[in-house]
Amino acid sequence: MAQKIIKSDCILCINSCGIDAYVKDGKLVKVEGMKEHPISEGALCPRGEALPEWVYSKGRLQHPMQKVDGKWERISWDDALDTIAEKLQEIKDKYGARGLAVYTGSLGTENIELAAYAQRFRGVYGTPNLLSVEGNCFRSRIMARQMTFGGYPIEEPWNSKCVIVYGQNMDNSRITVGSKIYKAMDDGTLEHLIIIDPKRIPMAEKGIHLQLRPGTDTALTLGFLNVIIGEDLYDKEFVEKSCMGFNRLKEHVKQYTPETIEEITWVPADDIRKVARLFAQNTPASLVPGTCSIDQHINGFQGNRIHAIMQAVTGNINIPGGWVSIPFIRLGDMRVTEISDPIGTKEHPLFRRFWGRTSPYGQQMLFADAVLKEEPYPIKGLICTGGNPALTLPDSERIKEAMRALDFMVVSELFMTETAELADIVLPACSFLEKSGVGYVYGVTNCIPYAMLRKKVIEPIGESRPDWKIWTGIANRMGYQEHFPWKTEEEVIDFFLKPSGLTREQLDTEHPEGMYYAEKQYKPGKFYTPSGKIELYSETLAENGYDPIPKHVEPSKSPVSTPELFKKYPVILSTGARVPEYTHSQFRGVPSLKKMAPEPLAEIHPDTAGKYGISDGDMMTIETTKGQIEIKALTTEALHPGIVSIPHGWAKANSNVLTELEPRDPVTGYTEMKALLCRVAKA
Ligand SMILES: Nc1nc2c(c(=O)[nH]1)N[C@H]1C(S)=C(S)[C@@H](COP(=O)(O)OP(=O)(O)OC[C@H]3O[C@@H](n4cnc5c(=O)[nH]c(N)nc54)[C@H](O)[C@@H]3O)O[C@H]1N2
Ligand SMILES: Nc1nc2c(c(=O)[nH]1)N[C@H]1C(S)=C(S)[C@@H](COP(=O)(O)OP(=O)(O)OC[C@H]3O[C@@H](n4cnc5c(=O)[nH]c(N)nc54)[C@H](O)[C@@H]3O)O[C@H]1N2
Ligand code: SF4
Ligand SMILES: [Mo]
Repeated sequence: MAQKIIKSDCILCINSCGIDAYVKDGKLVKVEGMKEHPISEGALCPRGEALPEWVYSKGRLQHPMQKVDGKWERISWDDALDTIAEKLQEIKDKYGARGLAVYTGSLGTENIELAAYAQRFRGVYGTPNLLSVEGNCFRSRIMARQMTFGGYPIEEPWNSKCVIVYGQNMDNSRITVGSKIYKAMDDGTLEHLIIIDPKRIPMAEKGIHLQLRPGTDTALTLGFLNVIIGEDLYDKEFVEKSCMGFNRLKEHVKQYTPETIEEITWVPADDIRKVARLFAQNTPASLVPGTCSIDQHINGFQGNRIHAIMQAVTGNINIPGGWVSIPFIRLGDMRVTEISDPIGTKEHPLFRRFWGRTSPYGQQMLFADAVLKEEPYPIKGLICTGGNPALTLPDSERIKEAMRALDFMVVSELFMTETAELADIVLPACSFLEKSGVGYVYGVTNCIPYAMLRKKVIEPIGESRPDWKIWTGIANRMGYQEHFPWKTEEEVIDFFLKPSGLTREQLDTEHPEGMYYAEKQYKPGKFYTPSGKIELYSETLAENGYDPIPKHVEPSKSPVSTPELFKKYPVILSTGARVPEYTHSQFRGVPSLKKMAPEPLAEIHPDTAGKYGISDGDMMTIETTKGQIEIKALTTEALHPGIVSIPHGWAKANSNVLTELEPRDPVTGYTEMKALLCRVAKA
């Protein structure tokens, strides 16, 4: 049979690259980057290239399994779904619907359908407790921008003259935007690039590098604003017309002189002045914050907010190369009813709702307490889909303890992950290559209003099923057919596409490469905040007891906030810097990737390593107040001395043995994963 090329998109990280999938005799033989795709423009990372290896991995789950006396036994789909329906009903009868939690991992963010089915199921079942990676990633930025602008404008740095990147190593984590930045520098559009990162990442070679102390980004930006406002470099006309609270901001930032900020951040005062002036004097300009490296701090929400404020006072809103509000695609709505408030609402009310806008999620950091301490009430069941929280949530040991204590746990997965191992029933899900769906996340993460049909490339492996079918199977057995009426994949896609104005036929045959669903417009626009203006000062935050204008807050453990502890744990620890070979805990079983990156490596400056008798390639221990791991040292002069940086997602040398579950950011409840304290030694 001849070879076919099927156009689709990869959802194994937020980049959502377009792919050309080569299929021969029903088998995926090769994947290439799709040149006509406006997001990735033909780029593909090593994981994308390894998709054929990944999809046919030896470890793929082939059929449903049930744990009997601690051992896995193969069961039929009917038996699995019957048992699940029965157990879920038992939980509901005994503890009420809220006794069940539904968790969607990163695949639920990248793959809208997956989170959408989970949302519908929880609605019909009646539990408020939908939990997601958004409890520690990305929603902080959405909230901060919404609270400032009343909407969610997004950066498009490839059209900017000046760009400041905060804590994002795009060569590893965001190739789609990274390659556009390099191109804009080459063609002269982008004249000034500033990288703010404790590590001299490759992109820093192209511009100015500010090597700050982890956890002090908000202070640094307050320092920029001190200069921009103090030297009258802000956009007066824009501020007057569109912003409220400027005078209070002006007073507030006076205290953050470059000299004060140098002491907090390690960044020289003259560099702070220089970068502030460059940003204000080179319009259009854009701040580009890291995806989670800014969020996962005690002050993460305020860090996201101060970026919005700096973007606004320099007038870089809704102009090409600034932050731009784009129309989001409207897709079929999976909500079914108003649902009561999930765990975490009392502690972090704005994370759940403000101005009548409600987020679907509870705060996952409180899940273990609900299970183990029955606070605020018992959670006894868990459905986990598209994530591996036993490894990726902070304080893995406590998360696993909570999972073991559940009455019943189901995991839908491609592989027997650390999380799946703890389940009572594991359901084999098929990968995105084995089912069709709607590719759409480009707008939200890439500022490009584009959509395509994510086409089925091969038949499902073994007995694996697409997620929609798995949810429908459980729902139908519980009497929820009315809300899960779909019989085929086509019906599901039609449901999603209906409000969008696009049709399946259009995306399938006319535009298999995808199409723009709307035009990007650079209009001054309306700001849907209570004041109708951009809120530099937020009454909403003030009313809820938070800082209406961001201030510098030290990490909960740091040389400054806990000097005594710092004597015992004298090295700053950052976790989770991305590597090109892996997404979170995935792909560890793919031979070609394993060959490229066989083991986790702790990056550390040679002087810092030397101080503790550690040489490059030595096994070393890293210990926090929470736990200890052993990991191989990779010495590098690129990282600022006094810091150690480790990856996440590894079962051996699991970084989440070292992290804490305590919600730290008062607004969002996010925990700290980037600026911790540890001690290191030769193992
Ligand atoms: N210490 C530390 N921990 C971190 C971070 C950090 O920086 N430091 N980062 C955090 C962040 S930002 C995030 S987003 C989380 C991510 O955490 P997770 O979402 O738990 O990460 P993954 O390992 O990507 O898990 C996705 C799982 O979905 C499965 N899967 C793939 N495709 C499908 C499908 O189509 N259907 C189903 N049902 N399953 C599928 C994969 O096999 C995989 O096991 O990790 C967080 N954890
Ligand atoms: N290859 C790959 N790509 C991914 C993922 C993946 O797992 N693998 N995951 C996706 C997901 S869900 C997410 S959330 C994103 C994460 O993406 P980002 O949060 O943008 O993280 P990275 O690009 O890894 O960049 C982290 C950088 O931040 C620096 N850093 C550490 N602490 C601080 C700090 O306090 N301040 C500043 N300014 N810098 C700091 C580190 O030195 C490192 O260079 O990546 C996405 N893309
Ligand atoms: S960067 Fe790699 S894993 Fe992420 S979407 Fe693109 S090809 Fe897939
Ligand atoms: Mo993330």
